[in-house]
Amino acid sequence: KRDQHHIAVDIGASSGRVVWGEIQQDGNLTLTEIHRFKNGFAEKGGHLYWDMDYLYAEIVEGLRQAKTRGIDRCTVGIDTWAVDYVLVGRNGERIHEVYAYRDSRTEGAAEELHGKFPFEAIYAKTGIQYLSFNTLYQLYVHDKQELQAAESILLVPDYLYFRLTGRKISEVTNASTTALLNLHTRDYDEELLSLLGLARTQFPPLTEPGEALGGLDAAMAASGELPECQFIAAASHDTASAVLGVPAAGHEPWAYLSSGTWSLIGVERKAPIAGPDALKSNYTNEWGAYGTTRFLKNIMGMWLIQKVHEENGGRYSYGELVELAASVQPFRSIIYPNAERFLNPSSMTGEIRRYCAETGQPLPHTLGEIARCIFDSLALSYYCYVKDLEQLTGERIGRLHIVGGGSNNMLLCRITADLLGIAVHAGPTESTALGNLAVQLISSGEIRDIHEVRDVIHRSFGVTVYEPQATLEDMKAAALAKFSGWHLTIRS
Ligand code: LFR
Repeated sequence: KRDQHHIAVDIGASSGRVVWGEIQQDGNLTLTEIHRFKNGFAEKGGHLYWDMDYLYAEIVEGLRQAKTRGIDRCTVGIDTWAVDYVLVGRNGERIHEVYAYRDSRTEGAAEELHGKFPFEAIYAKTGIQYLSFNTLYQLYVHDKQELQAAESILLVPDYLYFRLTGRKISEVTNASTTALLNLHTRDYDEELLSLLGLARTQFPPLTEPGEALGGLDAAMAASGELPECQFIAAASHDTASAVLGVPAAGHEPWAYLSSGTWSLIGVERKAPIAGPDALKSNYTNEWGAYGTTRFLKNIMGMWLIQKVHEENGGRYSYGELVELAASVQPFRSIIYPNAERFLNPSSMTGEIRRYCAETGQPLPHTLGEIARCIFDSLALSYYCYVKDLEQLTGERIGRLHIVGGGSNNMLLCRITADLLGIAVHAGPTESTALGNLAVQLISSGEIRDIHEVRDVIHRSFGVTVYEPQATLEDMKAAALAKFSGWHLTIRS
């Protein structure tokens, strides 16, 4: 074994994990999960909040566990979901608890803001897709006094780095999701900041993935309970890490689908595409590591099934839900997953049934029918958005890599391959943690660059290939015709 240990802290909307990665003698990368914990937002006084102290405590617990496993020194990278922010006061205190992006406070905010500053102009500056919860809109509705009082505004992973090291950064892959970065000046956009009444100094300097951020804050290091840590700026937006972790070998043009709470479908590019067609189709240009752009679209994703799972008291595992779905008639009823009504409905099952009733489709009654409706609808949306991608980039996509937890869903992988008529390469499920580690491995000089990282990931974890099989042609065509209609009329 080489003697370098790396730890990825990867926190998604529903769970977090602390993972230990190492390059072995044979050159393969191994992953060991050291600590896993639940995450989620909670309602307090009519608003939805994340619990930062809890997340911080779980990270520290993960590092403590690392030490008990014999890791005395390591590098550490942190990634989480995007857009949500922490207001930090002069003494490092949080000014307000951290709103979760599904909170309803941004309802109507975009409309109002676009009245003052049209979306077209925002998009021309930022190249960021419209999502009702972009940081831009969240800050727009945030209490002005609190904003004034904030010495710094930090996105969630930046805040966690700050708590652990005392250093404030604005890591670029995540900062771009605020819709406040200007593609041309490559910094926060002064005009958008002044629209919000904010100053550039309230955001730390932009920092690229790979930068060394120093060790644990002195008091914590002194406890002796934790390893000697060197923090490295990861691609701190989980989706940026997930894309780095795609095991794309070879040259065929490929697209990725990072399949977790959200489905993020897109391509990696050297340059953004922020013209009128991309605007109309609402594709985003999030900043990637190593000079790349994530040209992609958000799709409601596994959130739909996560809610249904929860509404059934967790009685059926996700694997069982997939089995139930596989046993019922395909493409019987479909929904448009990106409709705003699915962002945080009081009952997902109820909302899906209502949608089907309103659109004159058979009601999905059983759990299997609900699950089938979700998976068919997601697959149809993947199909439509890959077609969009081909149009927007002018490149034919030869292969779709599905990474993240959703890559385990054999039914969804199969329908997706069949609809698209191209091979789906599924896995690994832990691509986000792997992408987080990738930056640490490149920074420490163990791996040369992102191409080599992807080869190593491919070699170490492999992929499951789903070749397309032409089945269900008529049913697919009918469902697609219906879906395309919605997807063209309700662009989001
Ligand atoms: C995925 C993700 C998406 C982002 C959404 C909200 O976990 O980070 O990329 O749009 O969550 O932050």
